[in-house]
Amino acid sequence: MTVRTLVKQLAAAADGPVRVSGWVETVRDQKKVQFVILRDETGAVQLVHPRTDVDEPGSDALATQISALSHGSFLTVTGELKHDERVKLGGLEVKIGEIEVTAAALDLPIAEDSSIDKRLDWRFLDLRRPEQNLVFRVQTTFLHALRSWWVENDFIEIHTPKLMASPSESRAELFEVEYFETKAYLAQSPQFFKQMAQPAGFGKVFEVAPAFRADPSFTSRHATEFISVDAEMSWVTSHEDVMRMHEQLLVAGLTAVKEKHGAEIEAAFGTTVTVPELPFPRIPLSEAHSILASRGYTVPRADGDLDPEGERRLSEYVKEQYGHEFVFVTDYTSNIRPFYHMRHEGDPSLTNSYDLIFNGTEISTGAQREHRIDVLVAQAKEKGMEPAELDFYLDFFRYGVPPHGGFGMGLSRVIMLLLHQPSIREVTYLFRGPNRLLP
Ligand code: AMO
Repeated sequence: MTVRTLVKQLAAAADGPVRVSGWVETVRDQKKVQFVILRDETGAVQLVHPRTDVDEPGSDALATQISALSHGSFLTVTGELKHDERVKLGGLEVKIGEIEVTAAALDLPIAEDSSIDKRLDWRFLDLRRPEQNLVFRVQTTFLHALRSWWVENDFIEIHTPKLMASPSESRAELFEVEYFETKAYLAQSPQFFKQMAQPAGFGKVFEVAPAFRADPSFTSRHATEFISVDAEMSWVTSHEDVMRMHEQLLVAGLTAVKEKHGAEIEAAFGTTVTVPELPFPRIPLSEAHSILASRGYTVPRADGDLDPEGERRLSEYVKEQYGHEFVFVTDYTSNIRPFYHMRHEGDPSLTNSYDLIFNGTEISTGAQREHRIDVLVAQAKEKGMEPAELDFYLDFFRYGVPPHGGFGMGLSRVIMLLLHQPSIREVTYLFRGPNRLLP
């Protein structure tokens, strides 16, 4: 078997024969010399061929072959490696001996300046860009660190079904699918089943999996399918316990990203990864409204929920006051929270819940759950829900459930805000939206 040399490995290789493969990024066809930039998933290298057909055009077969190379073709090149500090690209160069065109490419249908929609049509080509490759390496590192933190802290990984007999959140944003003789719904979140792990005696659980929302909006932060990062744990006494777990987890994730990719991220996106200080600032929703009002902004939503502009302005305030990119907005009013959120003892208009805002945008919702069956049923009825439809869920609370709480967090939103990208489309492997089911 011939093992190809990765571009990254060339830096450590000795001068001499090498065999390297990758995509043609550019061909510079000069009078006396030709340059090819070859890229693989680990980097780019300059290949060089001094032409021998200067006096007799067409007499140098290799030069003719290089001139005909199309952008994006996949080549295997054998040649001589030479380290040379004068070469801008990594201080090394490969003098071409022979080129095998492993897979020729047609003219590429997209360029750097193509619209996001066009790039998404050709996502596999768009993903070849080094910055895109970095996005998914960052995501891998981030998730790996989260998983390690959970495992070290005795969480159990679960996989809950995505086909459900009832809605998992509200009836809004629900995908209905035919299911043999009946109807099924795509899970909007693992909410009910991660809670089920509590009476099941699992203690602490996590899941990283797709969630589906039939949300017709075209904003930069919404997808119809997204990866939801969820955790749920027993024995919490308030949402404060959940926030404490959540912030430690994020510190673990961002520390790993900074250590492994901080310099690359800075070079590719011009942005610095900051490992947040503990604890993250906490601001009750009512106080958030006052802060915004004192800075000349009245949240326009009649229900009192923060709108995107309110989130952005609150984040700006937190950055000024605390130098922090994160803020927990806590104690949401019950009218804008689901029936399963626990309400304040003595003030049922407020919930033991929070939203986490990162660099101006909500990335997560968390809460302590209502575990008292009678209160839970009353809250479900109050929200216009039919307890009979929820019976399988209500059963979890009839056989000794520990007090518990957890959160759900959109993975793409975290990565988008971390890398200061304009849309989750840029950081989702294959985006799904109201008018996008392909590729
Ligand atoms: P919520 O509905 O707020 O809470 O969702 C949690 C987080 O999931 C992400 N998210 C989305 N990301 C992309 N596109 C969407 N359409 C979309 N919808 C939501 C956001 C959001 O903050 N069960 C609760 C969580 C819990 O209490 O544990 C829930 O799903 O980042």
